[in-house]
Amino acid sequence: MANQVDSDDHFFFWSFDHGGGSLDSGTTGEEVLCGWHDEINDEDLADWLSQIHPGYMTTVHTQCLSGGMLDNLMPLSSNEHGCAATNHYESSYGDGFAAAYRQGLLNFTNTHDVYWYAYTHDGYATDGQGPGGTPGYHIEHPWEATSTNFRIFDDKDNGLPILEKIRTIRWVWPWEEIILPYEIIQGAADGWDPDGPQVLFRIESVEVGRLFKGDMDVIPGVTTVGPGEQLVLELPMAPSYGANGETPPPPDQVLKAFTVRAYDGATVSDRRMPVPILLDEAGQLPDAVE
Ligand SMILES: [Ca+2]
Ligand SMILES: [Ca+2]
Ligand SMILES: [Ca+2]
Ligand SMILES: [Ca+2]
Repeated sequence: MANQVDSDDHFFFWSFDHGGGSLDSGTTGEEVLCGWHDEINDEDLADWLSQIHPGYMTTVHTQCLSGGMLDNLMPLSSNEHGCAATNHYESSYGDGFAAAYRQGLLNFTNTHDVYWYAYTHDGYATDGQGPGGTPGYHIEHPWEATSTNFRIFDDKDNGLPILEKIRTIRWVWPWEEIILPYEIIQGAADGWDPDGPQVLFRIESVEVGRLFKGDMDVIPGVTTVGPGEQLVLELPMAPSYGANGETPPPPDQVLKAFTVRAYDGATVSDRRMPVPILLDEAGQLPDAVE
């Protein structure tokens, strides 16, 4: 699954009956998720989930001692949300939190909103939120690991942008600093959005040199470039490099210095590809280069 889920995906993990562990509030690390034949312990689950890198991850744990599964996932990043029906030393009752969460999904789209609906509609959550609290019969303490509030599921009304191809862009000497306006990249790319007027590009990785947007270093996975904006690629021979040991790229070769995905303002294309730049030393290479 880690090979299939990537940054334009929303990953939703749901666990339900049963969970096991100790009812002693001082015991930690003993919590398990009970399967048909085997148990999954809290460390293994956290390890497996940490190998998945979606754009957004939501985990919901509704079984007994579920807070003990959630605590291993902390601290969460800003694109992750997790909640549990109980603390790590108490039972969950019936489908109090689980049913309330499902109902919340019918009314809200975002993580904290759905959690809050579930907490306030869980008939057993009468003694405040966790992760602490005093255990009691028919009492549970739901809690969320963060209050971040993003969309749990992708917006099904928004089609993914498409990126089919990026043709080679030619750049003639000097190439210490290669200036790439959005319009040049867009002109070289076969990229479009099925339900929008145009695509932007999000930089996914920088393989050679330094890439700037304005005065700022590009942040892979975050920085986008759109109409009226431009990227500047500084190659290793640029004066600002000093003696950092990087080798200048050879001339008359296609350089794949950075990769992009198409971006529609909400999500990105499944495909990522390099922006190929031909470093044309003499300015005499043939025009038609694919
Ligand atoms: Ca994907
Ligand atoms: Ca425990
Ligand atoms: Ca634990
Ligand atoms: Ca779209």
